[in-house]
Amino acid sequence: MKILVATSNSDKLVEYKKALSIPEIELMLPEESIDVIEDCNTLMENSRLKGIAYFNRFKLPVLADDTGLFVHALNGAPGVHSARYSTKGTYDANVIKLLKELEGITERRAFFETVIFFKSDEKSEYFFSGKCHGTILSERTCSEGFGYDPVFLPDGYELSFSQITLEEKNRISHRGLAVAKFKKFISHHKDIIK
Ligand code: ITT
Repeated sequence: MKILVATSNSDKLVEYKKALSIPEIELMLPEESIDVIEDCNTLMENSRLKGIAYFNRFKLPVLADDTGLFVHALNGAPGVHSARYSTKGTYDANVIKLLKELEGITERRAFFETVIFFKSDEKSEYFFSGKCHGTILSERTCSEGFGYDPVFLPDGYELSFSQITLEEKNRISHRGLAVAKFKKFISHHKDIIK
């Protein structure tokens, strides 16, 4: 079965390709990305918004994910607004803003959450979620990396998400855990991917 990954974020696609490598599924990137305004208040609603937009345009089974980083000391910010947290909205500017907001704050607990929306035909709609808890470091562990990965230390680790392998990240991460639920669901519903 061909599944369209409804995203314009190439880092996400890399993670999906690694985490969802099963013979029955061929992951595809859309020929063109759609500019979906993610203006809902929940990850669930935003993932559905993206998924429906791509499904309606390409008429293919879609998998869309919405992810947020929720920082306790910032009352859950950047949360659903993680992509456009800073004015510029680049990975770099977002991380700079986050570190600035947390300057002098010792309570740095946070979690990532991903909600995957999957739609295989006109009627079906499924959701799968995953969370990963950790803390926000006071400085970057490396200059580059996916989103907030350079400053996120997952619980039980001494290395940030940027410093561990993709396999390891997928094993413990918000997205990896949501994908694991999706894979389990698919394995029990083989008729969907026939
Ligand atoms: P699409 O909507 O096109 O999928 P996006 O980058 O806008 O791409 P999200 O709204 O789901 O994706 O994610 C919001 C931001 O959260 C994203 O731009 C990254 O900065 C960050 N992010 C998402 N997943 C992450 C991860 O696994 N590790 C670190 N940061 C992540």
